[in-house]
Amino acid sequence: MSAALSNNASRMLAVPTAQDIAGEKTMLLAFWVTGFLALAVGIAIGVLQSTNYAGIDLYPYLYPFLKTYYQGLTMHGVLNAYVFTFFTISGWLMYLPARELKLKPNMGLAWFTYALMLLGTLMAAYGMFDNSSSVLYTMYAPLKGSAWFYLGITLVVVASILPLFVVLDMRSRWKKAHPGQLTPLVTYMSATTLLMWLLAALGAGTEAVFLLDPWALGLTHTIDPLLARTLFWWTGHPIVYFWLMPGYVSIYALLPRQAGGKLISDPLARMAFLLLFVFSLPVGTHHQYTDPGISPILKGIVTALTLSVAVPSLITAFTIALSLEYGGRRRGGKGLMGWWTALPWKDASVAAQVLALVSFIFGGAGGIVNASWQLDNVVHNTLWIPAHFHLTVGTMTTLVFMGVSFWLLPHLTGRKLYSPKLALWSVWLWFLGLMTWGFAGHWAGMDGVPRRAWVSSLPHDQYMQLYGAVHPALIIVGIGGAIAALGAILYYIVFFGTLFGQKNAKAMVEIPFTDYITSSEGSVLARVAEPLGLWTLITFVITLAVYIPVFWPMLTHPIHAPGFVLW
Ligand code: HAS
Ligand code: CU
Repeated sequence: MSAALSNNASRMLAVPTAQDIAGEKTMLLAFWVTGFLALAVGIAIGVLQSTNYAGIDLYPYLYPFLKTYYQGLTMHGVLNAYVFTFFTISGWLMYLPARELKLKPNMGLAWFTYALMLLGTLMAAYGMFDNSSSVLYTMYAPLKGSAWFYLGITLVVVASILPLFVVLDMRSRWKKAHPGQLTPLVTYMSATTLLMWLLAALGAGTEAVFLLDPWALGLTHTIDPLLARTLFWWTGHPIVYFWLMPGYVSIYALLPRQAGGKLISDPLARMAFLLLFVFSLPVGTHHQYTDPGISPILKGIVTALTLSVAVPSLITAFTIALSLEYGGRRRGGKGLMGWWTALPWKDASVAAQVLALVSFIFGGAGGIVNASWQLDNVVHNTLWIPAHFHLTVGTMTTLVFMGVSFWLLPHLTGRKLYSPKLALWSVWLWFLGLMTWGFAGHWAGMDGVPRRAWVSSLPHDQYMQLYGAVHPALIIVGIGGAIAALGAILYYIVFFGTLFGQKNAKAMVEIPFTDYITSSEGSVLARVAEPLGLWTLITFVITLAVYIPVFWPMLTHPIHAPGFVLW
């Protein structure tokens, strides 16, 4: 009995050996390299998307590799928004808590996650490359893709849930060994993000398993487009926080130290994560303000709820600005804005993350416009929306991860960062390129240029007749895309240069976990935020309260539409 107990205790507290840590690093490296390879392909196709708007049709040059703009658009969206993010985030959220808690993660499950995600990605990639599934990254039925595509995406989504169990297992082992203590911050943030994603994935998971997969396999012959869309957006809104929150982990828990300071408040960081968890789930129908079949009263309620989801990001803006100011002043910054110039701008990792935050001021402001039902009617389905998400997921999420990679790759491989100067150039070009794109895309969108339109395939006079008035904005969209692509080329030189560069004992930098000015010791807020099981239940109940009235009319008046293949 006592032998069993002590065995159990030693498993709970097993401090990982150097060999264990090396194994964890290999695992994270596999996730990140795969994710960034997908991003490279996605970015290359992105150039074709932005030149399309400038009126230059490059697609014919890529025939038969890429047959249409819509095939390119599907691949661009899936590779960047799902494959890149899911791989990098899954590895990141398992590795950081393991190192913070100094516990061994369940490596079998971690590698299984990787294998399943890779299998799903390859299946979906096959469905996209053979041009059977140009259904756009939102998978809008009744556009009909192949079973390879839908089953592949299903596996990717299932795999993305598994890291939650790796993290919860470590958290419960740690809590058993430290009774009464609060979960350390990074683990708290990781667990909240993954619990949020568990509830979020229920929508797309249900859509895939019960609607899309049987339909694509020929087991059912029609589909309900409204039900499918609504299930998609159940997931499709909170997924944006699944992209944002892992970036916030770095912004809150690592960046303040990298910038020479400390995080202002640990309890406030927990509260921001908890609010993101609770508020992001019930608001998916704000992507459906223009859809029929959803009651206007519910659209009004969702508008109010969506505006509240901006609150945790506003808390973040002030908390992080103050933390950065503290860092800048410690580095000698004086006067009103001297702290800003005193930040370590030459450090590409810091520059990337601070620039990402700057871009997010504009991305977030655009989101608040979208959130309002009335204003969304002006911008919905125009180029404004891609402009919004290139400043959020395209800049905030991606640029933070690029910045993280500048210390993470040396940390994982023991190799020096290849050309810190080039890294800094890549960051600035990515930022300037996408800010330019974002500015011009918002402008063109307000003038009514539609999103997802192969405008460059029109004869030139027809293109000019339709879009001539906004041609300057559309040319700037093309230029912004080209600048960002140049940044990406430099980024990948640094990325591969580091992966295949010199080994150097000093390169193995430690994870820059930050200190806090106000810790969570004795904080009522932190105690209230701690019971994550209870908060998951509360969030689920609120989500159902909003969604049951949304689904009820759809379930009682189903639509049966045949599938279409329009390309
Ligand atoms: Fe969004 C559409 C509403 C945030 C991504 N969004 C999209 C789509 C994507 C996306 C991909 O309500 C398109 C989907 C499609 O294909 O159809 N979004 C919001 C709101 C927020 C928001 C209210 N979105 C995001 C984030 C994304 C993302 C984050 C990805 C990561 N979005 C919408 C709506 C639609 C939509 C509607 C549907 C529109 C339609 O018609 O289809 C909020 O979360 C935003 C809150 C953010 C802030 C900014 C805080 C600022 C910070 C930086 C501080 C700077 C510092 C630096 C500290 C309030 C944290 C110091 C600097 C100094 C100068 C001192
Ligand atoms: Cu949304």
